[in-house]
Amino acid sequence: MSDASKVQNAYGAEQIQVLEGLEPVRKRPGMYIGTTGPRGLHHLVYEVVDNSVDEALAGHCDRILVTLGEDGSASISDNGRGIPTDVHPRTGKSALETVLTVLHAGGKFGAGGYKVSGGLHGVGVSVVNALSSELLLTIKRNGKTHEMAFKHGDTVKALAETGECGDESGTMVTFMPSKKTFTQTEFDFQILEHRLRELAFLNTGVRIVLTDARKPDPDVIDMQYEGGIAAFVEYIDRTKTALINSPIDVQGEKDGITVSLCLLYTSPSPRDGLL
Ligand code: 0RA
Repeated sequence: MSDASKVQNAYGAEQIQVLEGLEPVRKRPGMYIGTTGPRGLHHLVYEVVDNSVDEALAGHCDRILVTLGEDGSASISDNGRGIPTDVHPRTGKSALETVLTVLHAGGKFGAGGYKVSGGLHGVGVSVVNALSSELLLTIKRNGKTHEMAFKHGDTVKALAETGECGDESGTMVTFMPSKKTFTQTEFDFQILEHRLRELAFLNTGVRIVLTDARKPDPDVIDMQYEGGIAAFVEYIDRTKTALINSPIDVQGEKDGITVSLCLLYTSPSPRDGLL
């Protein structure tokens, strides 16, 4: 056999693997989260938070807690409806398991597009699951607490009822970013604070609390804004001198797409390099 045909044979059918479930995510994480550096690491938190924000946009949740644990985990909990735990007709699995283990299963199974975008392209919580050495889910729904646990995206504890929760409802996702994937697994409080504050401004009225429980005396930042993007613009420009009394606020809608625009004239600050 010539060397050339050896090379060709090396690409035969038996070498082509069918990638199933979350395997492609573990194999090529960059394709799903951009990078395996700090940006990708923080993206995991945003991915989970975005699901809670969607629940808030649907009008079912007004509080999202993000807590960095001493053990290196990140925990995101909301007081939404809780991911449904009953069996999904198309897959024969619980919606919860589908959301966590099927790529692009998303949250709401074919519901219409969301009207407000936080600017991230949601790849889904299943991607977070695939890239976490451990992930624990706690759901409060219909009076019961349910739990399920995963390692690197594989179920290690099947969905089970673990107690009563009265009339409380919500979803909590606690995950440990995998050291097999990420070049660095330590979360940066300031990076998270910056993005979560944007989300708090963009989602009027939703309370977002970021806690750094890695410290003996935890830092807690409690964010809730009523003023929408006008308040956001005022916040961004807080160190500058406004040249008009209040931001110019423009709202419009066409073909089901809503645009909110906000503009504030300010005197330049030394940082802009114009003085
Ligand atoms: C699927 C369906 C419903 C809610 C959710 C998913 C949901 C997902 C996440 C992820 C984080 N927090 C969440 N909260 C809810 C609708 C449930 C219903 O109709 O009761």
